[in-house]
Amino acid sequence: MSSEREIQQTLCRMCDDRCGIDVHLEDGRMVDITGNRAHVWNKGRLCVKARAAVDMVYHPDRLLTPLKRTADGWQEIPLAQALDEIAERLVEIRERDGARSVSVWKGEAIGFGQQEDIARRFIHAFGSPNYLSNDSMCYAARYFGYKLVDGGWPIADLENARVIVMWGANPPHAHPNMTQYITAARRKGAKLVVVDPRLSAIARRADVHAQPHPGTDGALAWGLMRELIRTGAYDKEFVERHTVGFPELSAYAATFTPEMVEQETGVPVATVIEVAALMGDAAPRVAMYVGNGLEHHENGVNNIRAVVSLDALLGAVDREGGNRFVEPAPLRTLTLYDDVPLTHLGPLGADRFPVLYDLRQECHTMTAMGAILEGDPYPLRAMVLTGANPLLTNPNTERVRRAFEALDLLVVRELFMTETAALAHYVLPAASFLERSELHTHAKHQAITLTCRVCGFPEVQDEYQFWHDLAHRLDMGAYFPWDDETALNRWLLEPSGLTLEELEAHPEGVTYSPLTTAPLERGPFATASGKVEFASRYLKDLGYDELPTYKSPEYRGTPDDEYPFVLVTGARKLLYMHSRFRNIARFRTAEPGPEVEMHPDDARALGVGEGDLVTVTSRVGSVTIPVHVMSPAEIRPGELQITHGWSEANVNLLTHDDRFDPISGFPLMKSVEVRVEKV
Ligand SMILES: Nc1nc2c(c(=O)[nH]1)N[C@H]1C(S)=C(S)[C@@H](COP(=O)(O)OP(=O)(O)OC[C@H]3O[C@@H](n4cnc5c(=O)[nH]c(N)nc54)[C@H](O)[C@@H]3O)O[C@H]1N2
Ligand SMILES: Nc1nc2c(c(=O)[nH]1)N[C@H]1C(S)=C(S)[C@@H](COP(=O)(O)OP(=O)(O)OC[C@H]3O[C@@H](n4cnc5c(=O)[nH]c(N)nc54)[C@H](O)[C@@H]3O)O[C@H]1N2
Ligand code: SF4
Ligand SMILES: [Mo]
Repeated sequence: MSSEREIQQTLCRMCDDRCGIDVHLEDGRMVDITGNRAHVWNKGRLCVKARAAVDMVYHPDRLLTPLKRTADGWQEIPLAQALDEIAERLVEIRERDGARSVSVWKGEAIGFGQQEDIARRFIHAFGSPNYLSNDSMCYAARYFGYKLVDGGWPIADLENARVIVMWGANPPHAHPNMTQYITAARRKGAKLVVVDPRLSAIARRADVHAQPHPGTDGALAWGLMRELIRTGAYDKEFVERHTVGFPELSAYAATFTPEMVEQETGVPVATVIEVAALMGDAAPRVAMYVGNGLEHHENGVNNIRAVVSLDALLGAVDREGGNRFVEPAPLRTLTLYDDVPLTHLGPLGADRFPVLYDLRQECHTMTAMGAILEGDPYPLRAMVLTGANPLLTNPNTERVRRAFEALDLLVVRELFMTETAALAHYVLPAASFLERSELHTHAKHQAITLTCRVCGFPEVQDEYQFWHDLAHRLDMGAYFPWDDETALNRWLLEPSGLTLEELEAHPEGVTYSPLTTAPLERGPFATASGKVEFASRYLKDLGYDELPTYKSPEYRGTPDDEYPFVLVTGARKLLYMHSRFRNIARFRTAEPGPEVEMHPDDARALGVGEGDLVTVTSRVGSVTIPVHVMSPAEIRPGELQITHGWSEANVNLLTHDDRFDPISGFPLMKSVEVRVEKV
């Protein structure tokens, strides 16, 4: 008998790049995944993770039944019973400790569009402001850097640039298909500058690799601004017409001489001058992309603001080949911030990090740990968590563990029994991205794609169905009136004038508004003054410096002999997404385990070679981990790197949950003082 073969077109979400894929099915079962050549973003190309989605979905360890913790261990229970019991517990906790003692937490695996907003909607309808997510340490600090300076969240127009600057980002591992756009520009003669303390995969291909010490990028950006101003190579017309604070900026920049920059960052004087000249010549076609590498520092937002100010000096704001503003997709919003304001209930972290709540309505996960353990600023008792594994991804794991163990109710929606799920009272099996249908926007192309359900399992709910069913048990059904995700998708899409059927017919993405580059004709910038703000009144009123002033990271400003190394964490590796995919057998063959990247001189001084075990200790904790001896150009002496997400050697046992960037509240995860001892 011949088998039934078919192809369904949807998006890969093994990472957030969401490449178009063709899913090959045989008798309804996925057998392969190939690239959708027509998709606006990836044009057919995929990275190795896409095909592993088949292994993930049918993995023998996949959770397919709801589990309840009992004195005798896990007990399988029917879904309806699990939801009834969870709803009952939530009501009890709300009656006893108030609605704000309940929280939700959405993780990176859920994504950022409607799935995030459904969780926000749920907790607000419940009466609590406490929406937590991975955004306490992911991209919000970059968003603030842009929002506070140019009012936008622009896209680097890589393919039309004459100079590309990758600033603390490593696309070959983190955004594989972004490299297509960089390659296209280089074919047309564009120069590539990479700013990274390590010789990363993208730095290997660079025309210029500037190698600053971790957390010192602000000094480099200021030094470049000084050079551009000194040589008159900045865009005077842009500065005059569209910015505020130039005199203050200019005066402050003057102190960042190339010699001072070399001293602070380790980037040679000649490189500072060379990069400034490259930028000045190419302006405004200079496309800078800021990555996660700049965020996890005590001075993250101001370092990013300095980079964005550099953009503005080059006149590269909303320009072809520079940074382009994009139109947001014309979709309905699911959040209830305007309808149900809950600010008076004290969203966790909003007092310490007002910008985080004001500009993103995010609560602060590290503050939440204090609320659970110490009742500070008030007790947090319950959490419904989906698509995250904070036991491996949040700083100071030991404290995260104690906090999660202390909750009265922890519900985890998962595909697998993770370190975090193991602490839950209820573990609910969750639908993977191939078992859901949702709308995705691709900002760069101003396009929307609808994903489709390729497969499914009986007791495994999609995100919407879960929040819907729980809401209806809590008398909040009015906020979740759509019967299923298709009805929800239809409602969300209405203002766009597009229909679900049109999107279904175009899995390559449908443009919602044509790309325009009408520089500076879009009216005022979306800042308080309507101009690009080198100096921010908004921040000043909140008690911060008006300018993105530079502060030396503590490990440089006040070195501590007990912890002579500085540790960068979390440099992405192509095969693994944070704590995910360690259970994909062939990935383990290619990249078997954690390691600490080290300069050969340091290895020699410690008397260790490749694969030898060392103990790395910070003021927070320690891990034992094999050494990977790098070649001398790959990493500087005295600097180390460990990628997160490994339970075998969890680097977040070392990271601080009490030292933050003062504006974003991001933890410092990429400049941790440590010592190393041979085991
Ligand atoms: N395969 C894979 N892809 C991913 C992810 C994953 O886990 N795995 N995670 C996704 C997520 S959520 C995110 S946020 C992105 C992040 O992706 P990117 O923004 O590209 O960030 P990283 O790869 O973390 O780090 C980029 C580089 O920053 C460097 N760096 C560290 N400290 C500094 C510093 O102080 N200054 C400078 N200039 N550079 C520094 C590191 O050496 C590293 O090479 O990746 C996404 N893509
Ligand atoms: N030291 C250090 N720590 C870091 C970073 C760093 O650079 N250094 N980077 C930080 C950053 S930028 C981020 S974004 C965070 C990410 O941290 P998290 O949000 O915790 O992300 P993951 O570790 O990928 O965990 C996702 C979990 O969701 C599950 N899952 C997969 N698909 C689905 C699904 O469809 N539905 C549901 N419900 N669950 C699913 C997976 O099995 C996995 O256990 O990590 C942060 N942690
Ligand atoms: S880059 Fe790889 S994992 Fe990410 S969406 Fe594309 S194919 Fe999937
Ligand atoms: Mo992230």
